Amino acid sequence: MKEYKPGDIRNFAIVGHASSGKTMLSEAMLEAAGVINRMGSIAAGSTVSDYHDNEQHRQISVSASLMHLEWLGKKFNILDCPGYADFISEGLGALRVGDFALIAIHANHGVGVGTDAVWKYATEDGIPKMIVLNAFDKEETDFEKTLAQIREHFGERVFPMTIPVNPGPGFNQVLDVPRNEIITYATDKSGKFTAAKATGEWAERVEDLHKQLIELIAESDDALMEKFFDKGGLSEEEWRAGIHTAIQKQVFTPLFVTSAENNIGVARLMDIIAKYGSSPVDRAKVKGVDGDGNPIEVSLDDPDPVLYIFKTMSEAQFGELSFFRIYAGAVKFGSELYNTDRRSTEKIGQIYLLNGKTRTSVPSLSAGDIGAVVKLKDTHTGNTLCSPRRLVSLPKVDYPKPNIHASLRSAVKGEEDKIASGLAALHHEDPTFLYMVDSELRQTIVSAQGELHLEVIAERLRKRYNVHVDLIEPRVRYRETIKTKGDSKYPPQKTDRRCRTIRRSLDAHRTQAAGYGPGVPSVPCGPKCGSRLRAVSGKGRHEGLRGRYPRRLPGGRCEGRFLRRQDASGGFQRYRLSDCRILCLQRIFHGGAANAARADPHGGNPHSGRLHGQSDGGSFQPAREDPGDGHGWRLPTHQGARAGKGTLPLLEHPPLTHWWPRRTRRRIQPLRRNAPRS
Ligand SMILES: Nc1nc2c(ncn2[C@@H]2O[C@H](COP(=O)(O)OP(=O)(O)OP(=O)(O)O)[C@@H](O)[C@H]2O)c(=O)[nH]1
Ligand SMILES: [Mg+2]
Repeated sequence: MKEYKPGDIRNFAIVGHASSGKTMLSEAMLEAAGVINRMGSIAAGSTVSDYHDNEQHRQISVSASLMHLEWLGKKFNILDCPGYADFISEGLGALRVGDFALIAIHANHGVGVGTDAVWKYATEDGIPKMIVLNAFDKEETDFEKTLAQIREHFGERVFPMTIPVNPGPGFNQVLDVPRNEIITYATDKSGKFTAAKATGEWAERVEDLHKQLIELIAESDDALMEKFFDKGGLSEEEWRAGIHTAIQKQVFTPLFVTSAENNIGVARLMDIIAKYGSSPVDRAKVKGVDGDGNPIEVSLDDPDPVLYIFKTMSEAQFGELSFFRIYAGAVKFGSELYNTDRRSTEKIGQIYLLNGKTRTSVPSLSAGDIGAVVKLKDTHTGNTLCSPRRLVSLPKVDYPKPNIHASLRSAVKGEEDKIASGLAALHHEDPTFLYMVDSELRQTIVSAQGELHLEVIAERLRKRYNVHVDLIEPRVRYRETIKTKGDSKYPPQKTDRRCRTIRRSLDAHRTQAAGYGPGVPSVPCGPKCGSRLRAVSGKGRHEGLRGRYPRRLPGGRCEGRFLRRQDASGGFQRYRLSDCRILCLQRIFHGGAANAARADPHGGNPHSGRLHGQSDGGSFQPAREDPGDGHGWRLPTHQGARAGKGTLPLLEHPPLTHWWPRRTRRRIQPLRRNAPRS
């Protein structure tokens, strides 16, 4: 394999709004360079870049693809990125390792939301941008109007390097400003072209534009500017020498017109990229931190290797494929590198150059290049691999937070483990996808960038891990709070022996979902409300409530109790009780014949269902702490147990406090056997 010096490598990401022709542009480049014999098409799902099933049947790009070719002695590493915002993580990773961004804009549609976004990301990454205005073979394109719109968005310094001569169906000629020529492309999609001097009206136009171009180039450098003023222009040699710097400094943003579908205008674009495009040498030093967290610089000519993993992908037959860019040193098959993020050593396996799914194995790659390696043990997107002699960690890409959530439902029992490992692998592959098991909702919540993203994730999970999952709407995590004070009644009722729960009615207390979900009306608690709460005696501390899901939150706030209330559909819902203050539950009860019979006059073990100091079922002890607010509540009485009186100071909106969470030994069972469990 040919070795390329860093100066001969062109790493770039093709980014832009959805369906602007990025994939076709990369296909046209591969065809022009002779990597493929015939251009594939999106409709037939035969492009090199979009080779995954989910890309072919949706006819959109879903993941970034790496391709390479040689043009004018330079190696192009092309990263074709998806345009849909749902898959933005792919574009962000590619922009991070690219030396410039090729931003595709559809000639009919102009600048889209996606165009603005990638422009912003490329600017944040500090890489130059080039614009490709694509699809001039379409009807009703208006070059001047679209150029004006682009300039409105990205500034007046967007400069057309080529102009469509015969836009519309049959488009095959462009005016080439640097060369003052009209380029005529072959209509066989080979990308071949012939050049002729511009004549007539086109000659005047190109001359004018050529002057403007030279002026822009002169602005990039003081010495050139002086020459420009001295001589009234620049020689071809001078302006050609300055064009690279001008693009690097973004004195102007070059714009090219193409029809990627027909491979028109692409070859000259590749010429400009090969001659004047950014190479790794233009960003020879990158910042990172060493093993102690001190800032350091990694230089292209450092001998110790530093690799940044910008993408990982699990492939059938191959296992995990990690895409990397080398920022220093060289990487060789069989070498050992240290993963500073995972603090583990990785042995480098087969190294590949990729063209979509076609892999070419190479023994090594040197600084500046991009490749992929298989089967790293514990290396994920965003990790840095380096020599154990010099530890380096490169800054990670700042991925956007997910903005859509769904609940993942397993359709087949027993697949939970497979689903869990699949979700973990997918998260490591795509950091913009997150998941969690919500113990409150008892649902697995998956979060992603958009609906399409969620669908693709679920599809990957099904296909790759062979599991049966559906996406459903997640439940809403409401909060209950107690809004008013009131007396409570304790209707005599049978108490489930297993629960030993005091059925305590909170129907006098109105509850309201607090702050979660819009417009949830106040719901009075039904008679069963609070049936999971019970009074216990703490050992010499407080008496408090015990429940099934106690959770103490930081800052002294305690949440985690559930009120049970019947919703409109008749089912029972339980939401955490929050924003209320429960000082202490003072009375101690047993709520049933069974408990009463087992009452322990000496009290002690709260887990037994008998409470400290309790002498018989249904009786009570006076409060240790009585807030004295006069709001007593009646004890449940049955089977001869005495009625008692306690105080349940459930106050309004309080800053809150403790309640002493203790785990019940057994899970409290639902009281109504037939009641659906939420
Ligand atoms: N007429 C015409 N159609 C084009 C051209 N380039 C792309 N298309 C069509 O536009 C559609 C989208 O093209 P893609 O190359 O997939 O666009 P993309 O930007 O890669 O799309 P995403 O990656 O999904 O964002 C396909 O149907 C292409 O055939 C072009 O130059 N002329
Ligand atoms: Mg695409």
